[in-house]
Amino acid sequence: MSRIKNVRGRRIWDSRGWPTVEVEIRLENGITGRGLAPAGASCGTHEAVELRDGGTSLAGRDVQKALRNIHTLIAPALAGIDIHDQQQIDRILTELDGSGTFSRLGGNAAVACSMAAINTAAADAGLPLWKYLAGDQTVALPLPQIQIFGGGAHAGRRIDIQDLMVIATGADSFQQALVMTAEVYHSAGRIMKQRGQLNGVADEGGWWPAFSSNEEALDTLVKAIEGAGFVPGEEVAIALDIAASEFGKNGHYRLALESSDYDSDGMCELLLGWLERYPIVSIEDPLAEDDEQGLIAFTKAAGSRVQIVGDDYFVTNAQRVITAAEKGACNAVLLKANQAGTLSELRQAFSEAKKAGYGTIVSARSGETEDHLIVHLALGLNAGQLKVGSMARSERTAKWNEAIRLEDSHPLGFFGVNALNHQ
Ligand code: 2PG
Ligand code: MG
Repeated sequence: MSRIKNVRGRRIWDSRGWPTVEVEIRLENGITGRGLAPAGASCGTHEAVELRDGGTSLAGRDVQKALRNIHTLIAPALAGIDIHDQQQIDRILTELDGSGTFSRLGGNAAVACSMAAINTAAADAGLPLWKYLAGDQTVALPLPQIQIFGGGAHAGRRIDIQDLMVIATGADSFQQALVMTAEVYHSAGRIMKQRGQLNGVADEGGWWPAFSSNEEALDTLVKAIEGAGFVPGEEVAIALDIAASEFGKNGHYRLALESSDYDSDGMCELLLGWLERYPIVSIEDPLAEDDEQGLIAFTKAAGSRVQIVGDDYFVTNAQRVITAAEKGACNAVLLKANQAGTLSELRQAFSEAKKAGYGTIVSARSGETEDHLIVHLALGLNAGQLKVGSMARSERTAKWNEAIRLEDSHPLGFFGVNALNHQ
């Protein structure tokens, strides 16, 4: 048994320049491991609650309270626990918090501890994290969804759609998927430059969305795929994150860019029209988190043709996945550790998604760090898909490059487009 000796938190900085929590666990045998909390911008209402200090310094976003909780509450409770009993570690975090939402300890404190624990356990076992997680199970590299244009809350709401991404459906390997996507990314950049619309990048590295309508963004993405020499829908397809909870509530949706209003049916119709006109294979949060009837109706209308991903709607919660599967809402689940608060909860949501025959996509947040744990998580769980943001900004490439290293140094297969065959 390898016991925890010490748990230490520190303030580090995320990719948006805000403070976040890093935790380092040290075992009695001297082995250490770290966990780095990411942070969302378009967050689901039911996510684990981040603890921020409030006040005026750093816009109230400092994490001293979360760090204090780590040192005064979490460290004593975890001292002496076996690092290989992740479920017990996560149970202790959950019970110590007691709120059901991590509002007391802080979801940022909890997830950093949970991530540090799994990294420390893998280090203690002398294994890369993916292998520690996979055990004897055969696993394959995930199919990536990669952002070309960033919008919504990640680009000052310049356009309403949040993530305009591509999936290299024609790729036979992870490396090839990255090459194909890079061609599309740079093709998109050239188009924006020619039009005088090149204005840098959004929070996840996708080009800044200087468009006059949401459909202009979609048209430009198709042009970028063609400009890169690919057949849209055959070699490279579109994946969207509408992030509809950001502009929809109580069955009312407002696309600010076009000053147009929709009810739930109208929003469904608009999106179904896009599915007809554009080579879209995956669509995330098409309706708002509180519009379950809309999600059910949309899944009924389009779920046999495209992947319909729930993010804000599921918030990586096993019970919410079970309920949705009974009702027929969505057919794929986005998995983010900090939505759940612990990796054990993420794994429960993952296994309920699998039981329901839902697709699974491990995802980064819009506020990230150089950490590449999610790549190992996607591979080790054999999740099939990975969403990290774009091809630019080092917090994104840290993850893509880690996947390339893993593909290069181990005889691993690649899910490819099969990951989308979720039904
Ligand atoms: C999402 C993520 C990543 P955020 O909505 O899927 O794009 O964004 O981390 O801001 O929730
Ligand atoms: Mg999302």
